[in-house]
Amino acid sequence: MKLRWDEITHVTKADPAKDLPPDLGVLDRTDAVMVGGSDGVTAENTLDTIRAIKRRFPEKPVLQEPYSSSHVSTDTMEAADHLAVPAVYNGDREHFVGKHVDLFTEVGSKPEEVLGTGLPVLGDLIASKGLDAVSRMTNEIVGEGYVVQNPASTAADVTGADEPYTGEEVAGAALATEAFYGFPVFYLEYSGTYGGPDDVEAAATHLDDTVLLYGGGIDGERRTREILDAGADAVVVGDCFHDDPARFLETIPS
Ligand code: 1GP
Repeated sequence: MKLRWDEITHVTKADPAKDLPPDLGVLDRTDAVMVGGSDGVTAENTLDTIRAIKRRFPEKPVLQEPYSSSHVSTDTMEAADHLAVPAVYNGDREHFVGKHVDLFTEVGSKPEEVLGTGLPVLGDLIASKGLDAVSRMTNEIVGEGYVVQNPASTAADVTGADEPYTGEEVAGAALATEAFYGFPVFYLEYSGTYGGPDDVEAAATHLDDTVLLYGGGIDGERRTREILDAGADAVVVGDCFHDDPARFLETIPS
């Protein structure tokens, strides 16, 4: 499934470690779902979440967003449409380079080199499906240039993002995403708190082809509108989806 970012203004972030709302019908008008969290995530609970969403909405794009390759299994790869992989600019080295090289070391290894090495999960995929699996994996990966702007969040804790970027640095990270790293997505992550439009405006100045996602504290139409008007392509809504489904519906642009 090819992602049509030009048709996506609202993304729901479903945390596999949390309960889903009793009625998944609230997802009807969201444009895509990301499945991932920062605490208590496993390949098993990720798979359950992806499958529950796909059962109800087979045509809705679902991206798995892991923070460790241990969350990715042959089954999650089969169930999700894409693998969104964050590269955190203001985090520690593991979350910009280390984990990604580990991931692609697995993806790029020949089956006979992977078998029996104890490398988890992805080796099995390649061993069972051959080198087609490598090209499939690489086609389905969506790299995300990430800035974590709420140092009190679990996301910041996990990724070592202790220092939020200044507006100038946010603009620089956006420019680097588009002009240097070439990730298709730049993600401003305020997880759990509302960051307002300033960083969005700073980032949007430098982005033509790169999709600008904003997540954090979106709890109604006013904030969705403010962030989209500031230049984001889409808002990402997490907490509200799990905590207050009625309010969540109000975050979806009409
Ligand atoms: C978290 O960006 C998302 O990864 C959404 O943030 O949970 O604050 O909505 P909230």
